[in-house]
Amino acid sequence: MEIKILLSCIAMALNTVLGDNCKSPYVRIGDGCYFISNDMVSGDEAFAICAKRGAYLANFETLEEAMIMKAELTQKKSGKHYYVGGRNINRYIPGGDWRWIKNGQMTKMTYYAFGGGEPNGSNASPQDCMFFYAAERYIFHNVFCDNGSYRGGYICEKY
Ligand SMILES: [Ca+2]
Repeated sequence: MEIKILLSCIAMALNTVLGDNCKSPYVRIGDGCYFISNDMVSGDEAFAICAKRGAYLANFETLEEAMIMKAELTQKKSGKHYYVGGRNINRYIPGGDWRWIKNGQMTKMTYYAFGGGEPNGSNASPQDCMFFYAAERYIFHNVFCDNGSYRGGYICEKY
């Protein structure tokens, strides 16, 4: 954790020296650098698209980050659900074991902003991906990653 804090301090210092490298189509929203796509894809596709671009599905490690993004999406009024970088890594635990996935690192979720009855996946009915869910004013819903019926927009993030 200390190394992560150190690295983010170095990243911030570099930004100060070199200028903000958050360039179009990415936009700075709060402290994050995000690309919000309205293309409709599955959770696994969204994960791969961000990774191939050298980014990752948005990590909201703090509730502040989620609320800042909620305000942004509410203003955009797209009505779409967006895939973000929360992922269940253990279907055998009731409710799952949820992590924020970023460049191969996993950060345990420290707050749960899931909607009522969520997360409701199981080993028999795995819902390991996470929507930032418009229909309930942007809370978290777990959904199937690749069964074809849960397509949504997605939010990539990068440093
Ligand atoms: Ca669900």
